[in-house]
Amino acid sequence: MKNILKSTIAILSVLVAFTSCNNSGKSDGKSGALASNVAEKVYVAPGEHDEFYAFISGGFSGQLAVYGLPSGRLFKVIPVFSQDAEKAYGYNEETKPMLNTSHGFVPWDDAHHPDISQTNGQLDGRYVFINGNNTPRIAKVDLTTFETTEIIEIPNTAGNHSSSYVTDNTEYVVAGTRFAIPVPQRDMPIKDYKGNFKGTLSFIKVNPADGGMDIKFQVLMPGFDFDKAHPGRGKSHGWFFFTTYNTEEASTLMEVNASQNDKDFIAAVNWKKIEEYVNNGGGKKMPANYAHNVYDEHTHMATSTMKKEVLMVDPSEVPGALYFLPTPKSPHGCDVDPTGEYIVGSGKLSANVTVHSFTKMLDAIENKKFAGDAYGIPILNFEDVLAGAVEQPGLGPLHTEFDNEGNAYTSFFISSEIVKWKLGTWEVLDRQPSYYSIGHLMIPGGNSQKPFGKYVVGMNKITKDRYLPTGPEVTQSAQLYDISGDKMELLLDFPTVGEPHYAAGCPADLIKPNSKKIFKLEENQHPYVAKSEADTKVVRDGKTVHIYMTTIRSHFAPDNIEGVKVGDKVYFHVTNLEQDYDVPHGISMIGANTSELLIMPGQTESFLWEPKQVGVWPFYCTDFCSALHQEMQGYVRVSPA
Ligand code: CUK
Ligand code: CUA
Repeated sequence: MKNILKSTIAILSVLVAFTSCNNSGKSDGKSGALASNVAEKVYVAPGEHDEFYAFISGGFSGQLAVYGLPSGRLFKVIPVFSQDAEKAYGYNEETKPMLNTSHGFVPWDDAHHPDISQTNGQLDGRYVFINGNNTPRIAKVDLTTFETTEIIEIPNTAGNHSSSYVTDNTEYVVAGTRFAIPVPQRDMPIKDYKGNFKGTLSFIKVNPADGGMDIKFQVLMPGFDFDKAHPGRGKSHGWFFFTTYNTEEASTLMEVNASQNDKDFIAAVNWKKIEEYVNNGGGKKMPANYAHNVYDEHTHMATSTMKKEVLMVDPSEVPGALYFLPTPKSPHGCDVDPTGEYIVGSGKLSANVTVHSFTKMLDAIENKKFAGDAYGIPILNFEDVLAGAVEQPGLGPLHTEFDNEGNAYTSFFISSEIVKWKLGTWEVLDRQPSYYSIGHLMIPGGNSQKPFGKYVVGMNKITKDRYLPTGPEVTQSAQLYDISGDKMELLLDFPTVGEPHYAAGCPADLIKPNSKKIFKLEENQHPYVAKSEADTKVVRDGKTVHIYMTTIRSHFAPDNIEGVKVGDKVYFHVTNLEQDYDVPHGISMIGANTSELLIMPGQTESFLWEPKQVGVWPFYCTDFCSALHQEMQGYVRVSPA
């Protein structure tokens, strides 16, 4: 979002001033009259379950939060790119390697776009993929455990923004660069950007059996900024579409430099063609350093591997691999409708929403009707590929989602509203205000071939007067609208964790039956597991001490430990022997420079304690687990070195 703000604020300052005044004009904090049955529509009675899961990214919090729809209740914050002391993610020895990169341990990122895995163009509820923008990474969350189980760093890229979207059968998760950079990285003058800086699009192969990720190839692009992306669906399966801005290739995006071109491009990439080229030995291996981190459910440990090279494809050497579709005014969103025919490009500085036709694009390609080329890549004629445009729908169009009845829903940041319009006739059917300044919006399945068009969630950039004030920072917020009727109806505001950047929604029935209840103790292959109290022990190896510990209601074993010295490195390896659903135990150690552990039934977790002071120091269980929770405690005696 910040990129949008930067490049638009100056130009649209007049409009912004107009709308912010419009927004803040509501002094009573109410959204106007709501129908009296609205509460019923979001009410999920105590003990009842929601109909949908919503996975809403946390933006700069680096996390992914799980909500229920229609209630808007928060169920879990899944740590992905940021350390989380509550769950010990990034603190315990098992998950620290997940945050490893070629730049070292990077315990934060900017999480933008979650996307749920698909089979035959429909949600399958197996995984959520999500991008880290800052230190370019793609993560995978396993929806049986709701845990981050894989993170792959993306080399030759910066500001991993047009990511992370899956193809119809999750053949690929695709990531695109935001910033053009020297590829490979080197010391060079910034003013020599044009022609020298490059973008890359990364195609990450997903193993259908276990979801394992691997960068199959990267496509070397001109030095444009790539903003958003969407895979082709159905008839356009095999293609991928990316919006670009800064096709001027300016090294500074002060508006005088950046929005000279009346039209930037949507890049249409025929990935099937490139895949074929690569499978026949095409592409060049180039050196690249990037981390690939995998969490193993049986050892309960992550390992980080550094990769050394990547396969780079120059698309100008692959005929038919890449075309540019001129699209007005710095297109931001790039969305393909469920039939795969329409490619919606929202020029964020444009007064209308441009829609391209996939069929017309193929015709123009077949008839070789080109307007020219850029770095050897054919540019199509705007008029030849245009399906239509939604005229004057609002100000500052960003993103579009679809229902299952041929309607599109576009968010308008500046005029702060959602506009519903008809695919094919381009007529505006309805508009509802957002409170305030909506970025993305989400319909469960709304970027698949089979949307569940019952609700749309708007994710807002500004909250202002909608909640009780909490100092200078107001909660970030999403809004739920009922879209089952002709007119959209605002049902609910709900607070979110971090910036609610984008979301993926899924019917609960696709996920719930596969949710894991416990880890089987007999399958635990952690190298420091103790599967019974008889296996517990304290092992010294030089100045390192390993404590093999177990926990079960309501004690630790061992609970009194002696023989530790100041200056030792003491590892607590704690196995939770419970085999009942929802009985985790915790452990914390006085003075430990780490987080607590929160250990699920059948799991082993470890933390490091480096005692600095002589004494007898207590530890205790941090999760209220039984009537004798308060009795779950122990001591470590620390003697002089
Ligand atoms: S981008 Cu900011 S609202 Cu990161 Cu998905 Cu369009
Ligand atoms: Cu175990 Cu509290």
